Amino acid sequence: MLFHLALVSLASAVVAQDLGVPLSWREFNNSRPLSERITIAQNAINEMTPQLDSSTGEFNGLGYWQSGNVWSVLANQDHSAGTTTNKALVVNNLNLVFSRWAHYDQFGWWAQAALYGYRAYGDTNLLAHAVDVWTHVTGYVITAAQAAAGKNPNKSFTIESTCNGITMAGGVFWRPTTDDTSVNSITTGLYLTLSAFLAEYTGNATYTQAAILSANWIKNHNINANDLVLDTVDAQDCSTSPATWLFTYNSGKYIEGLSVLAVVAGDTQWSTLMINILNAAVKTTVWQGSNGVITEGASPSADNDDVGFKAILIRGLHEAWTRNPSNTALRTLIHSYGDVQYNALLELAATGNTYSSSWLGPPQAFTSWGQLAALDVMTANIDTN
Ligand SMILES: *[C@@H]1O[C@H](CO)[C@@H](O)[C@H](O)[C@H]1NC(C)=O
Ligand SMILES: *[C@@H]1O[C@H](CO)[C@@H](O)[C@H](O)[C@H]1NC(C)=O
Ligand SMILES: CC(=O)N[C@H]1CO[C@H](CO)[C@@H](O)[C@@H]1O
Repeated sequence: MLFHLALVSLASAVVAQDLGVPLSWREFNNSRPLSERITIAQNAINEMTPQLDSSTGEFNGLGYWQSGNVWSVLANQDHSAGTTTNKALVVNNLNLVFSRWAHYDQFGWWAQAALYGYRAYGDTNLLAHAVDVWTHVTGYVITAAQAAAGKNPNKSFTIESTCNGITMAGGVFWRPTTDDTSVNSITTGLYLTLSAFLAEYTGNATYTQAAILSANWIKNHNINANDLVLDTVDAQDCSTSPATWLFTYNSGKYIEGLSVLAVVAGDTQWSTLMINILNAAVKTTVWQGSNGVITEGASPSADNDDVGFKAILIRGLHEAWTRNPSNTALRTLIHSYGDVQYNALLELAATGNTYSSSWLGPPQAFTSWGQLAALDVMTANIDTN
């Protein structure tokens, strides 16, 4: 018995994560009260909404997927603040966009916005949009049978049954084009997250199974030795994106999806994996210095995809915070990292209520992409501060 206990404690000592906050981080606390944090976040949103093109539901100066993320943060703002300030804008514009484009879009960003809208407002039309996109994207998921057969009905080439000896089942093709061979973490992570949320909202086990399959694909194929999520695997020949292709949003979206999956599947393996990746993501030197401030996607003069990535990490951390109320060390780490970004934006990158995409500054005049990148920090801090 004693021997057994000793073995158990040795094993847990080996796998236990040190979730300590690095003391080199810049200003990892913030004393602003809740009401002020809600106001700061809504004020930031109010600088963004004049950029809306009301004929398209998208925003001037942003890519279409970044525009979807503006709607996500507006819904999450109301959800966290307990308000309905943004409700009409969110519901009307998501309905507009889904009426303009059938099952908009194949990568899942707009469906994710619709699910946050459903969470905030209980609007069942938004849930239906998300289910529609989920059904469409499911045609691009490699099922176990398709992996075994080497064939996906929407793809024109033979797919590898396994890569490195492990089934390709659960991977999601990035682009719908019939000859595009890339399966990537963001598309798979989005599908995992959509599936996990749909499982939670509908209680339908089909979504839980889909979430587990895609969570396993990333776990088996696309995590590096430092617990960071990699980008792409080619389903035709198992070649991969360069090891240096490390972006906040790949880890961030996986953190979010696993946080929800752990709850809906009732399986702690997913929270254990999530915590490992989260701890790595907030401490890696790939996208932040020893002061902890994210440097990825700092682009004062022009928008690019990278600018929108870091918001996805912050949102994933917020979901992890929400889903793990009794893990004090994890919550302290998320709170501290969130405050590092919050204080940097407020002190180094702000012009009034607008923010530079360079979170270390200097401040500059409003840009749509700088504002987009900051919105999730402001809204997440309503809770995590
Ligand atoms: C952090 O906490 C210290 C000590 O309470 C306080 O003096 C400081 O103002 C806080 N920092 C911020 C940014 O609120
Ligand atoms: C569960 O969801 C799947 C996928 O959308 C659907 O085909 C199935 O009809 C649903 N089952 C029930 C009982 O609603
Ligand atoms: C967009 C598209 O063509 N999707 C198809 C993918 O394959 C499934 C299964 O054959 C079809 O039902 C979808 O229509």
